[in-house]
Amino acid sequence: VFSLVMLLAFSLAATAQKFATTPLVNHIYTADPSAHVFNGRIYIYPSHDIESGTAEDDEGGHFDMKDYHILSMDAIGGKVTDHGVALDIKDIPWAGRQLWAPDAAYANSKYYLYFPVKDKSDVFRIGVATSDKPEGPFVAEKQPIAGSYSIDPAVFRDDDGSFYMYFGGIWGGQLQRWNNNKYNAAGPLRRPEEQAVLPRVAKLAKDMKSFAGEVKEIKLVDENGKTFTEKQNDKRFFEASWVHKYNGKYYFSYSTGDTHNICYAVGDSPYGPFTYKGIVLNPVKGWTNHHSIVEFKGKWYIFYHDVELSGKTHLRNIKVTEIKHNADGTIQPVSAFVD
Ligand code: FUB
Repeated sequence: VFSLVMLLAFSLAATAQKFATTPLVNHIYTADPSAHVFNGRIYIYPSHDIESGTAEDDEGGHFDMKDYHILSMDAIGGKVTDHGVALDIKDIPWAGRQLWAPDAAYANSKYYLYFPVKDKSDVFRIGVATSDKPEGPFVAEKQPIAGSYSIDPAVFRDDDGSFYMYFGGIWGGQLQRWNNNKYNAAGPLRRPEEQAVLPRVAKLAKDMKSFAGEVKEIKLVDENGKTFTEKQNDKRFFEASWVHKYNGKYYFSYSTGDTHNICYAVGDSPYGPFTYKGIVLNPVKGWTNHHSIVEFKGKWYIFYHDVELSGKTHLRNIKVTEIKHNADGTIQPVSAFVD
């Protein structure tokens, strides 16, 4: 009997926990939720998906978003407040099109909203806007962050008060066009046997509006210290960087894009290297998978999206569920499902 119980316990621990959750809001479409706790309240900085009429293409042209709404709630499962338009693309002087996944940070008694958008020559850059309140409205700087490129900024505050921005995304996110921080519009997708494109990190300067140093590649490696090749597309980086710290270790999580996993890798420094550990969130309904991980009142949560409300890949809805770290620091994977 004892071994049967042990077998059952083991197989439960090894299998991803399945759960059903409901969209956090259903009056607008939302995606790419970056969650933070400010002043004891949960603030979510999501993309605001719309039906813009732009045709679907391989570069994600159908993700043609034009503003951001910030959401907040005082408890998981509590009422969600939509604070209205926090930043509109028409108020970003350098912006061309496609406001993609944002993030936010608090420093210098101000709130900073970081956002990727294509500039007027159709190259993704990362911008910053400021506000006195976490929910905005935010005022954008006149230029993108110098030296920034590609998409999906995620800003992590370390315990010593330093901030780091993680970013990048391949395919429509254009990261494959950047080598040694130089742009090549014809930069090809890597061949299957080549080393996969690596995510990027830059330390933020004290002004929170510029990089303090060079943009660096982040080494994402397997248990033997080897970087992944492009054909290892169930593990290699695609987009949606996020970093959280747990028991002194840095957890870098990300989406594998075309294989739709949210994976994580662990390291001892905010610059990596990060060693691959496994999947946090299995594929959801819809093509994209993008998340954030945050601690609130002693529990850890993953915010993510799927397409339960619309059934369309560019009209997503955000959700949240709890995740658990094991005693050895690994994370119990979760599997969302929609009936
Ligand atoms: O929302 C547009 C893009 O879709 C994001 O930047 C990616 O991470 C993917 O979720």
